[in-house]
Amino acid sequence: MYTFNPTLYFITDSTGLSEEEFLYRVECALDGGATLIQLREKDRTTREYIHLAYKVHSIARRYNVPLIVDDRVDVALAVGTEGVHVGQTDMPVSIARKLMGPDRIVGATTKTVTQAVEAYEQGADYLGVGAIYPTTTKVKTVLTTTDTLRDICAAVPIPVNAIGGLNKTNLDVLTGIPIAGICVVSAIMKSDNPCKSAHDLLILSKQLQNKL
Ligand code: TZP
Ligand code: MG
Repeated sequence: MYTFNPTLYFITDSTGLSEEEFLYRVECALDGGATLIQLREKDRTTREYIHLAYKVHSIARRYNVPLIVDDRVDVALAVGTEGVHVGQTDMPVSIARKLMGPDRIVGATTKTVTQAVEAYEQGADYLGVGAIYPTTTKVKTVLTTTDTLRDICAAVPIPVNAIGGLNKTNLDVLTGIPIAGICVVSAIMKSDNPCKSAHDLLILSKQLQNKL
């Protein structure tokens, strides 16, 4: 059994990595203290996505960390992961919830208060909000201000995570905003020492919560 804890939400990107190196980095992130993990693989065939989901799931289970699959309810259900994450152009939250059932985790990306309230009302368990900073991981994304992040936190009673360009050096802008945690891709995935980066980011994310 796992605990849902969005304090340090690690999101994958295997671009340019061998499968071995990718899985090694996933393991390092969990070893360092990532509390939640999302498989987010945009350029994969369905078969590859399922293959990776099985592999990552078996690692995450050893750490009792729930695995969320990005975009693909079918992959989440096929592999039996703990949850799915949908964006504004993916399956609506209400339908993802219906397919996933009441017990699995459904997360959503939202950039406005209206989107956030809608996702909550349709059954989302948590929200990702951003990008807070420019990011090369999701090139088409537009920035979300910290004011909007704060407004979203006030508008919904579910955990809200900040995402986008976040790293060890730039979390100060989040101080005092009642987020539940941070989501990072590059800060761990592209780190020379992913385990240490995850460890440091977990501490920093906890510190943000202590300052609330
Ligand atoms: N959604 C908004 S920004 C982003 C996603 C998936 C990518 C975040 O990646 P990074 O490398 O942590 O900036
Ligand atoms: Mg999506």
